[in-house]
Amino acid sequence: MPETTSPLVGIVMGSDSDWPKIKGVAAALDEFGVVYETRVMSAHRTPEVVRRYATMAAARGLRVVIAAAGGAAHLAGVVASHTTLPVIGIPVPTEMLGGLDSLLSTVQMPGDVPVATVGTGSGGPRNAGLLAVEILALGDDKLQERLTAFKQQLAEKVAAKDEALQKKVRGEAR
Ligand code: RP5
Repeated sequence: MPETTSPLVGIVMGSDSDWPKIKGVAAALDEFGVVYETRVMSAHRTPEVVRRYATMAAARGLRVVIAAAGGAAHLAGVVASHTTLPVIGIPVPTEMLGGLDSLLSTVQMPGDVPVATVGTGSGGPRNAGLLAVEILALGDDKLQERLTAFKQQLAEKVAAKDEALQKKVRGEAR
């Protein structure tokens, strides 16, 4: 895939109040140099904007759409209903029900309309970003190399923690 300054990933969210909770998605994409755009649009408050955005997403050059919403979180599902691009859903944590509401309304899609739903909580947005990178890497050897290096670094970090913990426990046992 050629280097591009046009966004390949669209990050849409139901409200600006979602942004502080999902910023990790952008951080993950930044780490891999993936260009993205961010938009606020609501499946309930601005359904026509969502329909237009999702319908035009592929033609505009986007390759993945990440949709975040909380509560009655229908945004990812509605986006998926209007595009053949892969859609990743981020269930945003809520005060009333802790995000279980968002999780179930994002993940429980009917057959034929997939939404790849990540967890609710801080790991979810990061994983949404990384999953988008993995999808893009299928057609991009450089991105694939970066992902391989990333996995290697993860393994090295865990190995270092394992070694440190073993030393600590041995020290405490003396
Ligand atoms: C959802 O309602 C949004 O995704 C947000 O998580 C939640 C509350 O939105 P605001 O009332 O803060 O705009 O549609």
